[in-house]
Amino acid sequence: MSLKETRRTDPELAGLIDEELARQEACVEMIASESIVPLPVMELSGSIFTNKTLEGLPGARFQAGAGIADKMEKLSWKRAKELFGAEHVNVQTYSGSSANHSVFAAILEPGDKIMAMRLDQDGHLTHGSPANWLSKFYNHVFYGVDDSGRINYEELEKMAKKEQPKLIICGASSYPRLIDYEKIAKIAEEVGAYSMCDMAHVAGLVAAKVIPSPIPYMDFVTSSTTKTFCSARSGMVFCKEKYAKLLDKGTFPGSMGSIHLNTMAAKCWSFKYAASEEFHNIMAQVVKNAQFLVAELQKYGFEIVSGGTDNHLLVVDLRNKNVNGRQMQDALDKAGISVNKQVVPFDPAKPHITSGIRIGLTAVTERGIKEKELVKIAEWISRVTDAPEDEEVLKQVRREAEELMKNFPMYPAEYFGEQQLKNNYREKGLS
Ligand code: DSN
Repeated sequence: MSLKETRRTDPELAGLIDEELARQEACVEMIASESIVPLPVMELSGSIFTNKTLEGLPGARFQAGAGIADKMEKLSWKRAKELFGAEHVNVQTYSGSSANHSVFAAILEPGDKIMAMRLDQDGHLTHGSPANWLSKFYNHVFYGVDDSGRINYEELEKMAKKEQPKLIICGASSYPRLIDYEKIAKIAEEVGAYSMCDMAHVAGLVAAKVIPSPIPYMDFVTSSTTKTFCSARSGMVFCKEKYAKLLDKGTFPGSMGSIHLNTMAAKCWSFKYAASEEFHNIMAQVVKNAQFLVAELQKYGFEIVSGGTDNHLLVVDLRNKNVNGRQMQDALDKAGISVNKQVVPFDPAKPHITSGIRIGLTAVTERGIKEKELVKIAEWISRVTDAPEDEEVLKQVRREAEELMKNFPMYPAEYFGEQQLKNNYREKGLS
């Protein structure tokens, strides 16, 4: 992206893009919901399809000039269904949240009961938080994890039988363990509820067949496409064929208007790429890296929620250290390591403080970070934990982190053009 025209017409804004590129390049990016999109995804997200307005499905559009977009949407269906082994897909949703809205619009009436993972044990806002507008229309009941940090399936089953929900949702934003989709789908069937998995965090791992898929078991599977799937800022929904018409209606006109064909094109590319050996190898390394980092952090006495991880993320419980989640997020940020504060199961701290941090391995793994570098990263995290307010320590870790990340560029230098490179930290340094 040369930003040639932006630079000519709006240097102030172009400067901010340069700064953000430099920040991302220099930083050890470990926010579990982030990834680095391959260059075609970036290109396609800003492609000529940005100009086209369309509503409806291929063959039943509300605007003219749809023929080529029809071909692209059908190609996306074919690739997505093959990749995930799904009976039906809708690739129009704007994001993971809008994918969830599509399903709710398809099958729920106001007053219906949804059963989902507790928000403070990291169910998603759109699964029933009182802070989200959806909670005005539906009733919510929540299941959670037990003392071991794993989903309490017994509680889940008892609650489902007692509450008789219309929909049971699984999937969360900081759950480091595999979910027993088959068990949850069976419970839903027993109580006459629909089952839905929001696989946003793990969609890339599922696509690469590194962890089990919810698609054979669940009635509906929703996802964003940014996180481990490493694609556009967008969404997707899968369902069993018997619900195809309901879902498509819940998507349009049920919950959204015109389609973002530009990000659909980017997803279309990713549905092909995610079937490649290259993507599989990255995703396999993501899990290996997460498990390796757990072991390294444990050497420094860090408590890891549930004792480990089966996926791309881990949650550190800081209660045995002299620091809370918010302080750690801020201190690590100053030290060039980007994570987010995180509630831990049964957290006594307030949600804006928290007792933990969440660490994700997708973005650093895409840049080529492996075990050798993770030894250093664990040591930096430990140094920052021991001295979160010592500016000298934070600066020193930042210098070491920037030095390391210079060896793992996000994108080939030539992609950004001369001017942007001149502004880039590779030339100037950030510290
Ligand atoms: N759910 C938020 C997260 O996991 O960071 C945003 O996707």
